[in-house]
Amino acid sequence: MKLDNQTIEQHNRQFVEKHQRAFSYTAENIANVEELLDKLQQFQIAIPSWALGTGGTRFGRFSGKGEPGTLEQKIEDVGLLHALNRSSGAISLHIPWDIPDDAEKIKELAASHGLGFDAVNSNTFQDQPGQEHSYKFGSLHHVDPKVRKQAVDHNIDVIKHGIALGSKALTVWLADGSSFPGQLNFREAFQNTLESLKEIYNHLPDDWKMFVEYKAFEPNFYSTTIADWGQSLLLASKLGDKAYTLVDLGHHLPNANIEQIVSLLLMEGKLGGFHFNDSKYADDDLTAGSIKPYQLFLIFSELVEGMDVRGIEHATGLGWMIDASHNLKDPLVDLLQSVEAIKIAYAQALLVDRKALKEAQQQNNIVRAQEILQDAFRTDVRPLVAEARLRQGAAINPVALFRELDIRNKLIEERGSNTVATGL
Ligand SMILES: [Mn+2]
Repeated sequence: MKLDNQTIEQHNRQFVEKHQRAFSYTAENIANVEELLDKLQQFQIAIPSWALGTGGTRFGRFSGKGEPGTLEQKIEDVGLLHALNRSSGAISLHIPWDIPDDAEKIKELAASHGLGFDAVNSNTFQDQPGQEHSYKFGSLHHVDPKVRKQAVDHNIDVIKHGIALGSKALTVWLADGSSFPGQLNFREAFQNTLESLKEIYNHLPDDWKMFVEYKAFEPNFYSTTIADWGQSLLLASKLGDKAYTLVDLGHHLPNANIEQIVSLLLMEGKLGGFHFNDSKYADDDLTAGSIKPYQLFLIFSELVEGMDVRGIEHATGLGWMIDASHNLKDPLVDLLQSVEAIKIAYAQALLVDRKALKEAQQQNNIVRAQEILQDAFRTDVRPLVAEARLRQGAAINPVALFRELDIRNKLIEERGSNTVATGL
């Protein structure tokens, strides 16, 4: 299913007058509104191939209908999202769930939807059919060199698939860890991981990045071998200039100050990428901005400040991706909501009066500092985000158009009720 421009224009005509009034009201108080709109238009958030199907829980999976059953259909789904919001211009593939039979054909299909390929993701957290050695006790950190070699070879294979598709980054997330005290020698596990990552790093093309993702818990519950940003930064620093830390919002211990982590990683030039989601308790993988929108804003505020200080291009300097998986909402609607929430937080962060904030900090004027941040956060920037979309030929209200066109039922007609997307 492909949306044409006429359908979108027709939808926009219903909303455009109301939108113009709201936009004029918001825009008149913003000095650099054109610059801000340009930045919003450029900012793209990659969609992971595993978020297009209904996610499971530890206890069950309640499949939706009309899920994309093939890589081609996954690309079509991201194409639909991108047509609706013009902000989801890339797909991030997971290997081996999404190995293309014909990389050139897949590239052409993606290009026909205006999509590129974001980071490729390896998987050594589960065994694949016919695999010689098991990852039950870990992969890159494993005590057995044969298991480590198998996991290294898999990552090298993932890089090759990525090269064929035009990706520029490899994301490594490991489930490696221990669930009981005494199970692991922490130092040896870390050193094995480092040696394995070095071998993978040696196969990275010059213009590629390696993202080392950390997670404090799950599926192992006593220790994880790359548990936090310190351990990831240590590995990335030892590996070299092409290795970076990747921050996934759901991978921290409760109440961690993620905005401070982001700030310091940017200071060190080692923040590579970002996985957006939201959570109440742990790695809940809920819609971005659905639980803690103020935290998302504070994180973006540090991102914008830190990128500006280092002269990093907002849209392209870091890898921006959603990493969430839903078991209740329609995955496509959920992704539209996540992208919208991310762009709202970004727009609010762009509104922060940096000069005034700096002055307030120098004077220890904490009341003023809070006012400045909250002024930006409490500005209704939705008309700005909608205006950016309108200028790009996207829908003023993507979720409304999704509903209006009855897109899910059309996908069910096309694909049937029983298709199941590969993934979690
Ligand atoms: Mn992640």
